[in-house]
Amino acid sequence: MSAEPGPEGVQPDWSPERPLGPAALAARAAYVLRGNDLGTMTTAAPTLYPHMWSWDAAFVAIGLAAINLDRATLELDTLLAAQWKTGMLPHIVFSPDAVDYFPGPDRWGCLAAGAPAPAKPATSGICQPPVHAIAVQRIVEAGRRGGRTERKAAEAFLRRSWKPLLGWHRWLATCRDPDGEGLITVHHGWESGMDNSPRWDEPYSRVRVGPGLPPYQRRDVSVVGDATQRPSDAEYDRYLWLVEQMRRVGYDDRLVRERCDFAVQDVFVSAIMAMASEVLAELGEDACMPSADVVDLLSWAALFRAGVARTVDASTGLARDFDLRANSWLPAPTVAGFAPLLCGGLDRATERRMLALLDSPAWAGHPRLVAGVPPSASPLSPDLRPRQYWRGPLWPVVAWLFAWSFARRGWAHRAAVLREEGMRLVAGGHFAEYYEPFTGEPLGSMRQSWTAAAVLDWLC
Ligand code: 9WN
Repeated sequence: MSAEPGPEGVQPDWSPERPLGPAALAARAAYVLRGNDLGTMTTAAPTLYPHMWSWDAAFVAIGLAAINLDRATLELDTLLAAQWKTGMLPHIVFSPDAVDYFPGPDRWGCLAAGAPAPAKPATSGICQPPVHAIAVQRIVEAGRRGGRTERKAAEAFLRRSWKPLLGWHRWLATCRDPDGEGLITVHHGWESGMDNSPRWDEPYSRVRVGPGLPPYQRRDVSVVGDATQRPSDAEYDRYLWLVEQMRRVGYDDRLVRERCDFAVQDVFVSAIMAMASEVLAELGEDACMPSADVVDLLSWAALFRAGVARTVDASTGLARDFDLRANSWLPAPTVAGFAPLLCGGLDRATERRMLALLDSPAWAGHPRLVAGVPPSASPLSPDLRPRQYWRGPLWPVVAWLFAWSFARRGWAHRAAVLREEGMRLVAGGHFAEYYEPFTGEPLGSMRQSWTAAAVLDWLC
């Protein structure tokens, strides 16, 4: 499918630009977030993703915390207000005012299917990685740096968001890891946040699109203007088929677990669960929240850290996902293989080996990369697709996540290098969704909120 470059499509005459200075870059980043602000939610990108996405909202709040604490808390309040009765935070919160997106509220059909979703706002029926506690921590830290009023506002926010956040983590720990294996199961590539990553090729190859898939028209390719940057139509059929399967069982957690064609223990989401649970426990302890809650969070942090560590493949040195439907490991080498570096838990020798691998020419140390950040797939992989989404491009927000967790783990130098390299990607002021790894060409959406937010956090 070919289409005219949309408003967010990359310009055909793109060439590397002169880097902007930090003040100009921060001002532009703030301007992007302001432009994407719908009032109580920020679109993930103005045209390609014109609603609120769950993990994007957390990163947006991280960026906003640096410049406007009230707006940062409002962003998360909006997301938390869309929480399902089960505790799940939905991956999309639809704005009634936004322009079209597919699949929109009707296609998800959550309420009509009897899902335990709120009456309002409309949401999707799946979740995304639980990075939200990191945003809460950033808000609390920003509050402490501010005056008395800001500190009180941040503390009040922590108190009112405590129960919903705890409910969210509890839902993940119970519904998505019912046997306590320390690994979160995802039932859709979208739940991983890395939609078309090579991680999911095998499990998707086993998804057979049924005859009852209602017809649909994609919108993403016409917005981006270059279909090769996006997943294929065949991939989209499978994405939509999984939505259909879940809709048909009313998004019931148990039935989804039993019947959905896609069930994979996701090592990256599990690592995020481990570190976010620990962050939340620390915040709760500081704020004298119920000790039973803190104990639960600490136990999840330990459980998932251990679960992630157990997935490491001694032959490749990388962590792996596990396909519950095929009962097999998924060895595709992607950035998710470095998940244990986010949450810790490896023995010293394995961790050193993994860090060396990350620095090697097979990954962030590849001599032709425009920036030394973890690429979504290995630059040496024969399947590398340097312009396609999660199959090779560099993602500033992923660099931010690694930099943040490395700083937390006490690796200050590594964190500083990642920040510097991540900034190299965005220096032209495009705030693209992702970047071509060898040329630095900005790809996907050009006004991606979480990219602007990461830059604001780095600069302010
Ligand atoms: C589907 C919003 C989201 C991100 C995901 C990214 C992409 C959506 C899409 O955009 O996914 O959820 O339509 O491609 O893969 O990580 O949250 O930025």
